[in-house]
Amino acid sequence: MAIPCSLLVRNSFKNKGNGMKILSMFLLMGSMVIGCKTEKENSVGRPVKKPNILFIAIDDLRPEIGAYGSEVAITPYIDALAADGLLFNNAYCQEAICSPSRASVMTGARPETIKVIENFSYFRDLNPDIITLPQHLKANGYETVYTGKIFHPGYTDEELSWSRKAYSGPNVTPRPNRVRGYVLPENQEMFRKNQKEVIAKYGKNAPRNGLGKGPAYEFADAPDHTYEDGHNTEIAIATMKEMAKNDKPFFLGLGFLKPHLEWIAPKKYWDLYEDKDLQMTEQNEGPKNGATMGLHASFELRARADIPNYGDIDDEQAKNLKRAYLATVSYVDAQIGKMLNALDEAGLKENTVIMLWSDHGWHLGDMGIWGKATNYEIATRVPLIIWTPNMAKENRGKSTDALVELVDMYPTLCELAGISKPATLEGQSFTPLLSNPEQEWKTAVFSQFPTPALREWAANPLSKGMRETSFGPLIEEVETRIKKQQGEKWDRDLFENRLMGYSMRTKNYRFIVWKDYTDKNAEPVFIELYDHAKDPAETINIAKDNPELVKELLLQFNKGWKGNMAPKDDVRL
Ligand SMILES: [Ca+2]
Repeated sequence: MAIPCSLLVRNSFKNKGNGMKILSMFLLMGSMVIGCKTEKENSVGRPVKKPNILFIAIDDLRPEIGAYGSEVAITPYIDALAADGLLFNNAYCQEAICSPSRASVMTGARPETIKVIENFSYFRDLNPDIITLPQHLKANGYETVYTGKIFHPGYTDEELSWSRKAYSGPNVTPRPNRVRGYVLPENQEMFRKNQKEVIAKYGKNAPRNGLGKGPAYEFADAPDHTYEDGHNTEIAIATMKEMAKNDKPFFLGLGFLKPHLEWIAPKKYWDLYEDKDLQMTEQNEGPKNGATMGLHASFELRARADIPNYGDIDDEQAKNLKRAYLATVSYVDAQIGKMLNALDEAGLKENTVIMLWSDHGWHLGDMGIWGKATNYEIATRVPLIIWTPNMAKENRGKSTDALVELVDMYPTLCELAGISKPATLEGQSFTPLLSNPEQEWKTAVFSQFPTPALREWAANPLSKGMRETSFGPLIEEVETRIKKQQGEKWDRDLFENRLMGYSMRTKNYRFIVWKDYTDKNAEPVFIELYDHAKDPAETINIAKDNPELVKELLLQFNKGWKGNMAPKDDVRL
């Protein structure tokens, strides 16, 4: 079990006060930094070195951040970055799960183009010649390096994408003893016990299929570097300092593992929050008339040792989970502060582009489920912030409502680095938005996800025997609902293995088309339509009552991403 709540709340008020103090101090520092910008140095006509790129990836972070309007999340450093950069209000991932989202970001191509729609296919095996973002930068004179999670673990493209390894010398606190992230012996033991049990019960592949985890959260009274994100930040800073000594521009990927489960961070971040401040969702049900296959049974969370396999997550537990999620967000935020301060202190900020993003959102009980892996707003919308040294002063701190996609980051960074764009890119550079955040932009953006209800939580089809595991009753329950809704259209092979939900977001609508992805001419088996002007939480599918609008949106959908790009002209390209 994680630390009892009674022990954790003791110092929360005091620490929250400290959090606010940190925020004020940082904002003061931030304004000092803004005051001494060196933009004029870059405009006097002398040759400007290609910009460094600090690429900050945050795993599973929904836009519940101060900069995005949260009154609860304590994220002073991300907020300060947004206050001096450009924030994207409507940024979307291409698929709301780690590997497909990241493979798409890093190759600049969409999940189906690179054939990565679940967590078990390695993009490089399937696309031997595709050029990743760091690989392209490397070929154009950049030093490229990462620490933490940039690509999905195990699919890190070491040979082709990276020009060097991260720092490994004595200037970093030694890695403490962790077992699957946990440092508390009782949690390490719970993980070992749970894993042993599922292997005995379901065979050696059970852990690979998502079973047998430790507890959902841990907050030990320990310094930041005890856990992986703090440790990796130290490595990133040391790596940056090494690279500052040579002439090459660098691409430094700093990938945070939190707030991905398990929610593990030092206790002081848990203490920043008080239960009474937490805002829990009031949307405890899936959308009325929504796709029964569109919501899963929270498989990812339920695999944790301290979460019930079946049945409701009670209110107290739900609150603890939300608090744990937010605590890890604040932990990540504090590490980002360290990285940005170090960048500034090294004198590199004036020639560094900073891109901060998350690979997808997360349902914290929203629509009655916990986890990512859906086609809805809550899982597909992501935080995205860009800061460049040369941004127009009047646009600093602005946000844009333009629809953008994570796949757009690759071409954007090519433009900012002044290098060519590989022909395989399927995104569009959003650099024009840096000079005019209000301009007309894409008419739609696209995400996709194969049947969330009847896949494992890594999005691969159900493994043999999965129905006999503790997930069995959950699978049975969602399947019953699908059969009831779909009637004669029910076909186990289609729904388990070949059905894709293609989600299109326009300014006013979310439109989801469920169809067989192996057959380009397949008719949709189900359509969802949500009116964001009236129903931003996507509570009612209005497709059935609006046949004309569905027809119109289907035409727009069929034009695909190519037919919904921002207006092009010579200046923009
Ligand atoms: Ca993720």
